[in-house]
Amino acid sequence: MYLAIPNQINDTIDRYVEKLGHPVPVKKVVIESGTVTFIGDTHGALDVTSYALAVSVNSRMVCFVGDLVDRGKNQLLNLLFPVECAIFSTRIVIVRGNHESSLTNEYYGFMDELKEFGLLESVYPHILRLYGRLPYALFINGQLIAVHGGIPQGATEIGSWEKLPMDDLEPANQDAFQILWNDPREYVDGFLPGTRGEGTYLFGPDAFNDFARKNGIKLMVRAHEVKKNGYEYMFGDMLVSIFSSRYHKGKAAILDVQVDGGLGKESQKIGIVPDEVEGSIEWPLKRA
Ligand SMILES: [Mn+2]
Repeated sequence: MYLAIPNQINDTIDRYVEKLGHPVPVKKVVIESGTVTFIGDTHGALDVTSYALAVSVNSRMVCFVGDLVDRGKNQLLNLLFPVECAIFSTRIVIVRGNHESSLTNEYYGFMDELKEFGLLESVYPHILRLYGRLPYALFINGQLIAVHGGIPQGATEIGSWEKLPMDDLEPANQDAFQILWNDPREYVDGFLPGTRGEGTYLFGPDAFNDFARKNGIKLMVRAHEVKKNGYEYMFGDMLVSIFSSRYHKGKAAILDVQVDGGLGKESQKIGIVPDEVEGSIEWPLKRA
């Protein structure tokens, strides 16, 4: 069984770690034209990941905005599939989420899944190394930024994000931690302590607008929160949340952004993952 060959899994993970090379906290790219597809939390929904990759073959870039593991049915494969794609194609980018951390994997299922497959001791250390190499943000054309959670209270300039330590496994750095964990709220003035535990914050429209203006940002794409329709626009449509897992009873959505189209709502398209996709890929497969 493929999953029972830890060395092959580790080779795959290590190859991507190697490809990430000198890891950068903010992955900056320039894309003159075309579509960038964003996929929010998938949490082991390999069917959604497969669908999203299949429908975005013509996108110039496909960005997974974190949280590929924990909770769902196919967590390891749901991580390995995009990783394998990213090894062979620079089109695929994986941004770190708060579940790309041992802090959550212990409690939300990923360590249990690896234990079940007898892979915890052999494979997990390699996965942890990968987590530490994933960027905290994808920054396109200096205008469009994708992060898992949101903006941190202590670092309001992208320049300071670029100095965030990499290979920070938990992460212990509080600004990095907040980029992965924070949530936007229309009613918040500045920042308020969040409900997700110590060190997490809610950020309001004024804090966001200040950040956007200072850094020339026209659109922030983030994930991290369940949305009934799979997405939600906030802050005068300058921030959009995208959520791509159905394990939380909402719809799974993906987002296409036409990068040469001004980045307003008119250059964006939400796609809803069809319900039929659910359960189309199960592991282990049962033979007929
Ligand atoms: Mn999350």
